[in-house]
Amino acid sequence: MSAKSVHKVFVYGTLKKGEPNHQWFTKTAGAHHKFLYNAQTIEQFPLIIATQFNIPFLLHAPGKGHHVQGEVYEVDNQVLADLDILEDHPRFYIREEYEVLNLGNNVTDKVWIYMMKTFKPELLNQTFFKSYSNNGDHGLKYVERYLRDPSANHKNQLFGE
Ligand code: PCA
Repeated sequence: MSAKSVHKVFVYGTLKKGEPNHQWFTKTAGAHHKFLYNAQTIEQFPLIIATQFNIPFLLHAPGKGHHVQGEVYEVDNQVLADLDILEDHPRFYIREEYEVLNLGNNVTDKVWIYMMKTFKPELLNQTFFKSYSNNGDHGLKYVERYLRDPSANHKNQLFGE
């Protein structure tokens, strides 16, 4: 077999347990996913909540922001492919490998993370969170895709006109 059939993915936003896109892990019947451990990124990155849809984004600006907290899952090829569709990898979020710290045993691990690699510099003026929750004190409730106004272009708030 040429491609690996199990992968580890770190999720920090709407894919976490209890968050609005967690059900994407079970989108395909019979596909495999398993929670492994809570973790934080080894490098600091800005985690923001942006656009009128209150979407969480991890910006590839290492050294800014926090050691962001999230959850690591083991997934098969099918689940990884489903998550790539949600995140629109590689056009929107880019999935790449980064090091995270397993908070259960303090061991470093290399896992997939979805990040924004190109973005408007103004996004770095927003509040940086260490951990995302849709129900956080920030009050910024995630707007699910099916509720979004199709004529509203939120991508120009991220990438420029
Ligand atoms: N979902 C992915 C990336 C951002 C988001 O909302 C995640 O939870 O990791």
